[in-house]
Amino acid sequence: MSKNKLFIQTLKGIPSERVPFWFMRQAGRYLPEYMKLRKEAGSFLDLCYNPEFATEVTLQPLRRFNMDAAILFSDILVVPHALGQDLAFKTGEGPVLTPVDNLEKFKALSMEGFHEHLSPVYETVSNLSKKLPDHVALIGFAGAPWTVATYMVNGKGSKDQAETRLMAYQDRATFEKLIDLLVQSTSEYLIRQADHGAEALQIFDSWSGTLPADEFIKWCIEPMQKIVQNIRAVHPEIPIIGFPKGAGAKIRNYVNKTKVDGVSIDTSTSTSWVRNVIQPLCAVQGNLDPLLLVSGGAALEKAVYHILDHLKEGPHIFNLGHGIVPQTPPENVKLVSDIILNYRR
Ligand code: 1CP
Repeated sequence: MSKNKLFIQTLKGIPSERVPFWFMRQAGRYLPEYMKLRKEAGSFLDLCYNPEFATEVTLQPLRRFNMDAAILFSDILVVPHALGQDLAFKTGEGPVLTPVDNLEKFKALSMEGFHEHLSPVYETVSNLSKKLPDHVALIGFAGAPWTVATYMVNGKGSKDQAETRLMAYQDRATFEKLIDLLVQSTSEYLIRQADHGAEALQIFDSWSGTLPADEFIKWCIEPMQKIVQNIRAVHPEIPIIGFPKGAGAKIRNYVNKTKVDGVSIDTSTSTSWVRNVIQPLCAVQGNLDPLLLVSGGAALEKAVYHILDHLKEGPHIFNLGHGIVPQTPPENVKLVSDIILNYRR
């Protein structure tokens, strides 16, 4: 069944007349129906761990916009939570964790009970695989080890990941152990999502852009290589998308070494470069500026056509360069969806 879905075909490099699309963070705070369920659930984590609510929230954007894919509703930080790290989401503050910044704290983490903790997520994946419309593909996801580690080490989001970059220089042995644990746990987590019905997997390396080139190879490319190999050993056919945000020209080496089926392209990367250098290697996804979805108008339409026209010769999934922001008017999302649905290559 998966085989016939436009989104999956594109990731396999099969050309189509219409361009498939979905939007990162397509479920979330810009939708009033999300806000309503979010309030009912209590906390954000209660929403993530409630299969009935998480299923419903995943389906909400599809009822409005007819995307080609739905992404499991969860968060990248459920992995450290399942490894035993404290986690809370504070309103207006984002995630708060007890930092794991030395060997002793690292040793308190464990895979014991990991899958049991995540069983509500697996149940959500199973629910969704039964409920999605026939043409819609189900994307499972996780954070990449480096990006997840930046939250684990610092205990919250940060502007330039300075604390984590420092730990990687100052206590390299412990940091390497942390990355290895994340490779292992993330691989198993994604394999279970595939077991439960995920048809494609996306791995978010949102903060890969602040690493020097050698560190990017060590902490982003090498862990991703291992994760892809681990998944393919069990699920050889499932398409895998990487998102090395901010990696710029390093995307080429990332794709060549990790052997991903698709790569998500951030807003700062030029579509001409992507067409010439990346599209011959794999499918590309992206890369509208999420702020154009806020501003709307002629600038938005022009940018959408620019991306469609520039990437029409190779495999392309239309998406944003990063997630939808809360102040986005849903009617602008509708406008972009309609343009893409009517566009023919
Ligand atoms: O208040 C709320 O309702 C919480 C807002 C929210 C939502 C809707 C958070 C908190 N996470 C999510 C869902 C989510 N997160 C999804 C599934 C929904 C979808 O895409 O439709 C996904 C794929 C993520 C992934 C995620 N979480 C990433 C990687 C992608 C990216 O945006 O770069 C990251 C870095 C996080 C961490 C996170 N989760 C939430 C916050 C506020 C943060 C911190 C972000 C930061 O440090 O800037």
